[in-house]
Amino acid sequence: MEKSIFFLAISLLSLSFLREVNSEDDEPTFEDILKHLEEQFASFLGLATYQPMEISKLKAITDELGLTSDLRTQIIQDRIMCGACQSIVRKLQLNALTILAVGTALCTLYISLSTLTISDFCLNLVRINKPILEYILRESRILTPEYACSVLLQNENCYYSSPSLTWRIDMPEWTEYNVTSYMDSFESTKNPLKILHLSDFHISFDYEIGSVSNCGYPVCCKRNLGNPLRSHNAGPWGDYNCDIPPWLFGNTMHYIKSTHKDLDLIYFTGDIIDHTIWKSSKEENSREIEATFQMLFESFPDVPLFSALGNHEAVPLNVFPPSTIRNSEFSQDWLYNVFSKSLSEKLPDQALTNIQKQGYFSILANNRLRIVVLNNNICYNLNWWLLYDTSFLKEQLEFLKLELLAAESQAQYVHIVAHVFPGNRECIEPWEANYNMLITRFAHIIKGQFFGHTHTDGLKVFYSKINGKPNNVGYNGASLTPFVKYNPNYKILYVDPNNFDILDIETYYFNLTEANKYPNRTPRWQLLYSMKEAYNFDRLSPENFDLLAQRLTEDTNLFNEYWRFYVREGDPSLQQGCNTNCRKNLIEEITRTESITYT
Ligand SMILES: *[C@@H]1O[C@H](CO)[C@@H](O)[C@H](O)[C@H]1NC(C)=O
Ligand SMILES: CC(=O)N[C@H]1CO[C@H](CO)[C@@H](O)[C@@H]1O
Repeated sequence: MEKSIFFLAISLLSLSFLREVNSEDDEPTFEDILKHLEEQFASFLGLATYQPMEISKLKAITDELGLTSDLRTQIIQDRIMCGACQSIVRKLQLNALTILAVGTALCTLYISLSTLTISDFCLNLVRINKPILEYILRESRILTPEYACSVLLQNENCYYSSPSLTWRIDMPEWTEYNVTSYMDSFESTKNPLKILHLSDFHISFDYEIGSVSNCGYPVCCKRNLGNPLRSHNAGPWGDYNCDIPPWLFGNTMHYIKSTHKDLDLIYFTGDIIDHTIWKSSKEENSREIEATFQMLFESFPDVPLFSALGNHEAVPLNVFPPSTIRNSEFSQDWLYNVFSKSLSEKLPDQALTNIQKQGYFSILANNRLRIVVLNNNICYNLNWWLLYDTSFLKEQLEFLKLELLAAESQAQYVHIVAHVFPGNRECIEPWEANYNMLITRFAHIIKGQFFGHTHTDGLKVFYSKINGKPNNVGYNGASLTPFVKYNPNYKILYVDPNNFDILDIETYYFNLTEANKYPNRTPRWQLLYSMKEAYNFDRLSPENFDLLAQRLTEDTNLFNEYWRFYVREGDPSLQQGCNTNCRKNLIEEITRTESITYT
């Protein structure tokens, strides 16, 4: 009861606020407002090109959600999506709307804009997530419309400060002593270490050659999925609109094993499970995760493998609860168990114990290199539990801090391996802000950060929170899946064996169009580029990557190279191209490691 009075008060306040700004000139028409909502929703969904809806259909959806009158007062164009989001959350809290009604309306909007033809998968996703969302709506003590939309939209125009977003962990003292005493005393050897970086497999275990590849679902190429009368068919080695056939995974492992015979380590930055997220199950994900690790270990029996969990491993997708949620229906303990079981013969007990807590661990690759593997999927803004609590993110950040302190005190260097790429408007503020502070404090010992998740060959330059100077670099492993419009790839990192600096990174790929044209040949894997050569670097230093971001804004040819690598020459991506806006976003992405710049 108290809650609803509180929210009533907030709604009245925001209405009076809107009435005030309403007196400005140049009022947009209601049609303009609806079109802005449509545009902002499409951009939120990452639909670069979308099919606009008829105004009457759009209005029918906002009527159904009872939003129409709220939207009529919403005239700040940048904030229309924000206003709609807040109204919806407010109505949910006042029981004026149900999760099912909201989900259904959002599905209708999504299906229409995206030109998909089948909608049952979306409603299935709503059904799967409904119990969790209802629980959070009922039980959360931090949920307000302003807070919820700050988290869900990750947009400056909808950001409200709140204690759940602004907490910071204590940073260990930073003194000159710690840095200057950290002199490299290791013996020099000539040969760089070779580390294989794999990311985002998304194996479609029921891939079927010749099945429909533009099937009306978000992802295709499976038996009995979509209308068989369509003309596009799934190729023998994959499809730009699908996840990979298991035999491509086998081919890739075989190729890597026979080409790079002297691998020292393997980093895998997560996502084994495919994109049919509307029908994943704990049983099936468990089987697929175990089978994949088994194939990896069989391919590389003698090479240590350090592997992070991806958001696709969870059931439902993305949803990682705090450990205080003991409700077995919501728990991801089954996943932590499967993960630790899969790695049980390869990792020490301490690491396995940590995995069972929250899917993270740390390990000494040798007495000088400490590898910290995080499960940063918990910070992903679509992890609904962030609407219930954010303090549970502290546990893992504190763990990272202790590992970094231990490394520093033992004169070790650190590589960080995790799935979600920071700064891409996905990972929420308290994680990113604290993570960036830790990078600043320990930049002198962190020699590389490796991520995945975006399927693109992106970069991140970190800047000191003290003096603003570039101080660290994050590398994205891109993906083995071509989903969507990319060519499959893996990377080889060349690493200084003494101070674990990244000396160079080679990206290997094959042309999927060509591979499918010659079904009886295996894919023609080849080197796409060496980072050091392509960008003409003397070394892969944070300063050089910072300069690269500047050079990309000035030099169109260089940007075109960057773009070609970013999509690994995927034919459909190259055809689509990267317009001015895309170019601006891609360059900004490099220097942004905190999604929201809050002023
Ligand atoms: C990939 O291969 C196809 C078929 O051989 C070819 O037409 C296309 O130009 C190739 N793509 C690139 C980027 O070279
Ligand atoms: C982690 C670590 O070694 N910290 C040290 C940094 O330097 C100060 C002295 O200036 C020590 O007190 C800390 O223990």
